[in-house]
This record gives sequence, structure tokens and C-alpha cells, in this order.
Amino acid sequence: MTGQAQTPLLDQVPEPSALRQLPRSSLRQIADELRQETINAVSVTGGHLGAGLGVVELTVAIHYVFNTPVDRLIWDVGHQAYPHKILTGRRDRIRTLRQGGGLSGFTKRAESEYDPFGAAHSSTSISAGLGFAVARDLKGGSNHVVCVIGDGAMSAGMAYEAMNNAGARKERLIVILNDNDMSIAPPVGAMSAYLPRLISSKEYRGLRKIGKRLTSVMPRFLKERARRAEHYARGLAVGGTLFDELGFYYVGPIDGHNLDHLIPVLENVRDMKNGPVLIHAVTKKGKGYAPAEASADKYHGVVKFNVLTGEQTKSSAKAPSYTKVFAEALIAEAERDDRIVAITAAMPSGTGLDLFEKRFPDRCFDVGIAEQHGVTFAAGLAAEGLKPFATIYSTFLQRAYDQVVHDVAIQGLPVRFAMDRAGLVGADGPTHAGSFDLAYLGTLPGFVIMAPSDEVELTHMVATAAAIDDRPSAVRYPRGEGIGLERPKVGTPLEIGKGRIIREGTSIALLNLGTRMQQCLLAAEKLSAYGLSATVADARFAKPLDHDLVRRLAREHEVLITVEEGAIGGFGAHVMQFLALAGLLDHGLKIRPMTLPDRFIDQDSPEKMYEIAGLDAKSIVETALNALGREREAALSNIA
Ligand SMILES: Cc1ncc(C[n+]2csc(CCOP(=O)(O)OP(=O)(O)O)c2C)c(N)n1
Repeated sequence: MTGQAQTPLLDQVPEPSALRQLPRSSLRQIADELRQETINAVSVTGGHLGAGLGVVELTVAIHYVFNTPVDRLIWDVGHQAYPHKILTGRRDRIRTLRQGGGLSGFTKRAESEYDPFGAAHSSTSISAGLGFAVARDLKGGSNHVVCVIGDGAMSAGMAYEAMNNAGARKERLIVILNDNDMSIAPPVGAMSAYLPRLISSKEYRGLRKIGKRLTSVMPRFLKERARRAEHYARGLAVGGTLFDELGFYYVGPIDGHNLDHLIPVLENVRDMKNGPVLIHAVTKKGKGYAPAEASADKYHGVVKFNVLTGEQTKSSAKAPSYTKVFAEALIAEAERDDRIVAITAAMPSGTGLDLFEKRFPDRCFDVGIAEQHGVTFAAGLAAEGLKPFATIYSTFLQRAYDQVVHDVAIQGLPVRFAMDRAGLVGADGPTHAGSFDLAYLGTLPGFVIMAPSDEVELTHMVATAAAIDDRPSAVRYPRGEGIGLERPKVGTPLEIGKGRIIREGTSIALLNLGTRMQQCLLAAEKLSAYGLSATVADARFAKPLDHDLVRRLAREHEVLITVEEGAIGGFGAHVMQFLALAGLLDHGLKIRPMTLPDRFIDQDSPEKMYEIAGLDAKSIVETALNALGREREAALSNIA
């Protein structure tokens, strides 16, 4: 011994092909180093930690047994794929995770051939995997397709739709159920009770023991027979599992941290010739890092932290988050009206409904990762006269669009949609951006759509939504904190469809919807330095539109600029439609709708993303100057 630190074995594994050259006895060390590397990387970048730590051994075992990337490995959600990224040629960039220009925090096709399918929204892996498997068959290929899906993600209907389809087709597909008995919060629903029942069933444990003893001493050809016999015996003992009934061959439960269990099972399954298989692996979220294992959410998502103590960097925010403002406003409304109830789809802390649930445990419903069901469930509640707040991130509500249209809008039911994470969201990137809700809800007759310009406005809008009891409504608000205004404890309902003027000017009108308001006010200041006087108006409502306000702004200004944190087709499109039909575009009004650009913007800090999107004060000034034909000054303003 020289006394020098040993070089990590992981250094010898730039790609999975190198992993496959190592003796099996080295894999424990690789897994330990991989776990440490994941912890170290996330301690400097922040991000999803608990889920990745729980699949370290699975990651090593899958890449060891399967011939990735020829064999397709599809991670559900993709938030647990950091160890996978380290093992698949991205170790040198792992400390750029979730940063501008860096690695995505999820799987991404453009990033690596080892990510055959991108994700971030949950429960898509089995459907996508089935597509890969059928394509393989049609092309005459022989590769394997392996999907890894969590027990939380298994609560979504889409996972069952996919299994139903794969089972009926008898498709050769491998699904690994990563059962850590956690979603972000503890899992909910019947499935979350069913899986532990499977794990603890005496018959299974007995059979597994016998099976293990037998298979460990058998040559491989006998193992296949033993497998069939075991299947038969198991069916007799406990009846088929739900997965068996769906046409899958169920294997498990097995210890997902024990490489000596995982590898032979994966090898056996790999060598099976037909039919879909489900391997039930039991893991621990946050495994191997004491602060994660000890925390209530198992470090699902963390900011930067101290590796030794696990202490996370304190937030420097001076004002409460919009999420908290929403939750407090909703609680205040619910104190006065016992018909108010709230629904979350597996995001109690992300939406602030954990606070609501503490205060009103019987009036808060976590439906699991099941946005579609959550919306129609809310519609049923509304139809019986309750006042449901369907509290769902803008990006996840996309999944329930037909339910919003068919079950809520057409029936005119007063479901209140509280859409957090509207606009660009930063580190989670384009999959999580709330870019489209103004467009997708704006098309629906009868909806009231609001967006606050600050936290006081959000408080009033929650009160407004509570008061609207004859049609659907939505309030959308961003990630991050407000501007530090003092709020009333209870909001005052706003007049529906009425905006307000914040600052009076003469030549340019900035008509803003949402929290770009501060940038609009800054832009108005900057424009005054060019001798230009700007009006700033707060639309408050995307729908119904304040026609009087829009008409007035159009008539009294040379330039009208709309500003919104949403894609083309949203608020600005409705303003233009109105102006065109009212003949207000016939007399030379220069209208400039400012929206998110028609492309997806990769992760970065939210400010940087808005700069890239051209929705900051500088871009507003430039747009105004250009509209007035002052291109030279506009170009210079861009440099300043
Ligand atoms: C459609 C959708 N809704 C909500 C989320 C937010 N979300 C991300 S991970 C997660 C929990 C997933 O739990 P599980 O599948 O058990 O994985 P684990 O984190 O426990 O490994 C949730 C709710 C999402 N990504 N997609």
C-alpha cells in the first residue's frame, strides 16, 4: 500500500460497454461510487436526488445485463436518471445538470443515444416502450426494451392503458416496477396499498425462498422449467396478481438494492422468449444517504446542500412564494365557506395544498398522479354544489384537456383551476414550462381566465374564483416569489372582465397580463428616457376581455403592446381578434403582441429564460422603439 487514495473504479467506466467487461464482483464498488458521485453532483447543482439514489443498483444491473443503447432503456419521468447519465458518457458534464447550456434534469433524446425516449411528465414509459417493442418486431430486430416505472407513476391511468395493450398483444417487453412506496409525497390510492400487500404476502415469501434455493443450484435450461412451475404454483397459492391478469408475467418482489438478486433475475428475464414481464423491485428512496433517508420527502427535490450535514442552502427570497400566497388565500376563503374543497394530483407540497390539508384534512383530496381523473372528479364535486379548486400545475393540466373541455366547460361547471408554475419555470426546462394554458383555455367558451400581476392580486383572484359559481374559472400564477407587498388576509372579489390602468401615458400602451408587470413598469421608465410616454395597464383577465379598456388604449395611443408569459395564441391573440373585428386596426394602430417565442426554451435561470424569450424590459423597450420606426435607437437600446 502506498497510502495514496485509490482511483475510483468508476473512472474505468466511461460507457456501459466498459461496465460489462468488469467482473460481477466489482459491481458493488461501482454502485457505491456511483451513489457518491450522484450525491456530490446534486449537492452543487440542486435537483432530484432521492429518486436517483434509490435506483443506483438497478441502473448498474440493467446496464450490466442489457446491451444498451441497442437494448432500449426507458426511464419513467426521468428524474431518477442522474446515475444513468453518469454511467452513459455524461459524467464529465454531470455538474452542469439543470443549468443553462448544461444537462437536462430528465432524459432527453437530443442529449444521448442512451436516452431513447425523453420524459419529465410521468407514466409514459410503458406506452413508449410498447411502441419501441412493436417497431422492433416490425423491423425484424431482436433488441430488448426495458421500462422502469415508479409506484407513484403507476397510479396514472396511462400506465394501465399501456399494460392492457401490451398484455393483449403478448409483446416482448420488460417493465421494472421501482417500488419505493413513495411518490413525491407518500403515495395514495388502492395501488399504494396493493403493492405492500404483494410484498408481505406469506405465500409469496415462501415461494420466493424455495424458488431462490432451487434456481441458485440449477443449470439455466432447468431454471426456465422451474420458472414455469413456480408461476403455476404461485397462481394456485394466491391467485394471479393484477399484473398477471393484465397479461404480464409477474416476477417479484425482489430487493432492488441487492445486486446478487437483481442480476440473475434480469438475466433470466432477458433470456425469456416471449410475452411482457413485470419485475417488482423494492427499493428505498434516498437509499445510502442518511439525510435523504431521514427526510419526509426523501430529498425528492433539493437545492444545493452540504454533503456532510445534508443541510440545504437557505432560500434568499424576501417575499413568500406565489404557491404559499395561493394556499393562504384559499385557506382564508375556505374558513368562510365550507363548500370549498381542493384537489391535487400528487403534488401537495408543490401546490401548497399541504397547508390546506393540515387545516382542512377532510376537504383536501390527493388523487395521485391522475390529472385527468382529478379534473372530472372536480367536475362531479361541482355538479353537486361544492366549490372545487383543481390545483394543478399549468404543464400537467395539459394532460387533462379533454376533461377540461368535455366534463367542465361544455357543462359550464364551476370548477376553479388554480394553475401554478405558469410561464417559464427555470431549471426543470421546457417540459415543465406553463406556456400553453392561456392558449388552450382561452379557446373555451364560458371560461373566466385570470392572471395576477403581483401577490395581492393573486389573493383577490382566489376570492374571485371562490365567488364565481356559475361557470368554470382559472387563475394562473408563476413559480417563485412575489414582489414583497403586504397582503390582505382575505381577498376581495374583482369585477369580472375588468382590467385597470397602473400608469397613465400618451404614445405607447403596454397592456400586460401576469407577472411581467414589473418589467413593463421598468420599460415605461426606460421609454421616458427616450422622451416617450407610456401607459401601463393590467389586464387582470384574459377572458372575458376588458373591451372598454382595450378600445381606449387602442384609440389613445400610437402603439399598443400586449405582454404575457404564454405562447402565441393566448391573451394577445384575443386582443388582436377583438381589435380586428371592432375595426380598431383600420386606422394605423401599431399593435405588437409579445408572447413566448414559437420554440421550446431549454432550462436556465428564469430571468435568463425570459431574456432569451424576449420578454424582459429591454425587449419591451426595443419593441416600442421599433414600432415607432426608431430602429437605430432600438438597436442601441439592445446593447445598453
Ligand atoms: C403528469 C405528471 N404529474 C406530476 C408530476 C410530478 N412528479 C414528478 S416525480 C413524481 C413522483 C413520482 O413517483 P414515483 O413514480 O414513485 O417515482 P419516485 O420519485 O418515487 O422514484 C411526481 C408526482 C409529473 N412529473 N408528471
